[in-house]
Amino acid sequence: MGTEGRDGGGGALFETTAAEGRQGYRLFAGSVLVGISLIWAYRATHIPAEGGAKWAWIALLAADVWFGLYWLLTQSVRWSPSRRQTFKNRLSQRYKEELPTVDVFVCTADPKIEPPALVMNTVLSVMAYDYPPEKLSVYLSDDGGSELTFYALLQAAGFAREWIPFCRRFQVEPRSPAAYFRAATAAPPTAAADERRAIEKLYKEMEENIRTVTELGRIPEDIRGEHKGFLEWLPGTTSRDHQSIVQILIDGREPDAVDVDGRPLPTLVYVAREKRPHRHHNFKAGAMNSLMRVSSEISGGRMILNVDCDMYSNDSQSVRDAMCFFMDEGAGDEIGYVQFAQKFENVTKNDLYGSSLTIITEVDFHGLDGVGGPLYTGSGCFHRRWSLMGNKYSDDFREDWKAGGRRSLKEISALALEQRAKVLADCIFEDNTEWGNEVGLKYGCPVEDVITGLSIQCKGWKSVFFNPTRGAFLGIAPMTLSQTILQHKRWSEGDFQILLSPFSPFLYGRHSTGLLLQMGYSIYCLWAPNSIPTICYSLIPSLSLLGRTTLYPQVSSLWFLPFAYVAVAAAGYGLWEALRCGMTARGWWNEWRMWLYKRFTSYLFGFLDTLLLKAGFRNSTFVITEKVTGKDVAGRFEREEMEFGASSPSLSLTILATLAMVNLFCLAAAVWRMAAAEATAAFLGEFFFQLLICGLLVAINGPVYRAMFFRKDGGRMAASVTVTSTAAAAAVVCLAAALMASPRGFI
Ligand SMILES: *[C@@H]1O[C@H](CO)[C@@H](O)[C@H](O)[C@H]1NC(C)=O
Ligand SMILES: CC(=O)N[C@H]1CO[C@H](CO)[C@@H](O)[C@@H]1O
Repeated sequence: MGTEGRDGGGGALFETTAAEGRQGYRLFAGSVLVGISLIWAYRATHIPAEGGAKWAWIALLAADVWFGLYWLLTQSVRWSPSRRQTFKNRLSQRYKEELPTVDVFVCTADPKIEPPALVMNTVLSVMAYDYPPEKLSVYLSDDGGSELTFYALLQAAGFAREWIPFCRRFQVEPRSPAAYFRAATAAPPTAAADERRAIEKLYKEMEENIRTVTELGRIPEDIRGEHKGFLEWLPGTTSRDHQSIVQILIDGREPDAVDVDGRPLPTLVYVAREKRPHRHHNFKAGAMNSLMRVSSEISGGRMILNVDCDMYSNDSQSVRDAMCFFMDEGAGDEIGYVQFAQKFENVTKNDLYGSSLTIITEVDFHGLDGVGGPLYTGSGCFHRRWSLMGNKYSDDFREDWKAGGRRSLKEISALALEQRAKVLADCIFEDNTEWGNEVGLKYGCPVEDVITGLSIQCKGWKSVFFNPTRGAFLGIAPMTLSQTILQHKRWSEGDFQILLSPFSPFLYGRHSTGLLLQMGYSIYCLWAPNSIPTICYSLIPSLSLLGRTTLYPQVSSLWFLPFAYVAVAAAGYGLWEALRCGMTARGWWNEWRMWLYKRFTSYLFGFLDTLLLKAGFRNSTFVITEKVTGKDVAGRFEREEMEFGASSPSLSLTILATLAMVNLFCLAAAVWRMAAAEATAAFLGEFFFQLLICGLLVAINGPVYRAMFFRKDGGRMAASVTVTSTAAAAAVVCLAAALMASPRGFI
């Protein structure tokens, strides 16, 4: 089953295929829904009459209702997924080099957290796209306003003159030099070996120069004289207090902007927008909006690609892929953005932290694409400038591919252009304008990209998810538990804020997007509140093992069946889905662990913080995920040993350890009771589900116990956390046991 984009003669430029086997899936989903309804019915009709048991029961009833409804939401992305395919040869035949202008935005924020050498690899990989260089401009937005980054970019500009022709001559892939040399060191010698050695030497030199200056922390005087750009860093300039800096390092209009083969180079621009301590700068969204204005002055690309500074291009054809969507004669004009799948380089085989987000990429986003279009996730996304500027789609919209481009600006000198562009990057420029509101990326939310994407969809534009087999954009996944927790806190918090804002998918999108797409967005918007029922589920069934009342039907009861069916169906389908997406069984188990841990920590904090924010107790903050990691941390990451950071006790670790210990104590008590009971089988039948839940929780928490009691390395749990959480867990368990043993028979 395939639908081609409408034909303009010679075939469409892309094709959309619906996934197969949907009827079977819908039948299966229907059966699970019946099971869930029966569970609800059982919960609603069997509420115990008295005391504590009643409240435990009601909490589980609420949790079961919540999980059931949430499961229903996740069906939206499994209902009619689709896949996309492009035909780049048709694009080349039809348009030759008559392609639109593209501006690439690379955003970096802090040279300490995001090392300049890493950023330069991303910049070089996008400069080396297989795309007409006179149509390509690359902008580096440096929100750290650091002359170290500027220096690194100067170095990269010099190296690009050698690197781009080398890539062209030998069809090098990938075009991030670091990734290429990392992969190519083991390659057998070829005719190109000499040239490769030469270019590798140049690369190492550049890397060394950047490292030396970065370690020094300032620019030596003799280097300062080499470029006028350094004059922008006056004494007293800090990352939070400086004027706008716009430096055109390679001006594609100039005849000397050529590589060593004499072919034109893409334009390369350094931008650091003005920062003042008393001005709010709106994080990455603010940087993107500045870039949109600066680039409209300098190159005015019709298309905008934005990538995070750690996400290099792994495929030199990606721009052409994106153009297949935008330039399709039939369906192209209504597409607002094309989100590429984000893949990660640093993922181990069993993906200990679930950081490859495989299910989201391989399942959810294809599903979203099938019901209205993927979310914009902030990196690896091509936008039409017109739609990103906040314009509505109208049926008579036609993109003018020939418009834009810097040819029209031939008479203006680079210096004059820089001066004009600087004004656009000033703080005051946005005062009393619609920037951040109706124009450009939206402000005021930690996941500004998602809300911006939603608003583009609500303005009538379509969006496309493209997930080629070979990853097009590769980033660095979090390599420790705390990085993962932090990242997901920001995401869950931001998404939850969207739900409570006027941009809630159900409200904002109610006229312009379908119900299934609104449900799809809600999957993420409801991450944060998921924490509460999950915590209920990991405490109540285990703690009530200490008492006499069971909270689930006995094995001999007919009501046992829906519970068993839903549990087996959910776990079995999840495993099947994971394996089909290329995960290992162990990876699936790890994913489950992270599913729990995110709910115990990230989502809980995101939930509470958002409530505090809404109640007016807190200002919004934004934390960048750290991208450098120590050597022994990297070693443990590769051995897939969970990182509990011995030296940095934290509230999240204490919560994880306490919940793990509570379950361990409960399981121990249950086993003891079982051994003491005359009728072990009867006990087992009565408490089957509670034993199962408690047992699974203990099994999945294996790494926590090991980190608390057995590990000696730097990734173990801090002793203070071990002591606090063991004591806290003992207190919880004793309290629960005392209540249940009280003469009134609490549970
Ligand atoms: C990146 O590209 C290379 C080819 O250059 C390919 O072998 C590799 O699989 C790609 N990486 C991912 C994660 O897709
Ligand atoms: C940037 C970074 O952390 N890269 C690491 C990714 O993982 C490989 C091995 O899996 C390391 O060698 C890199 O240093």
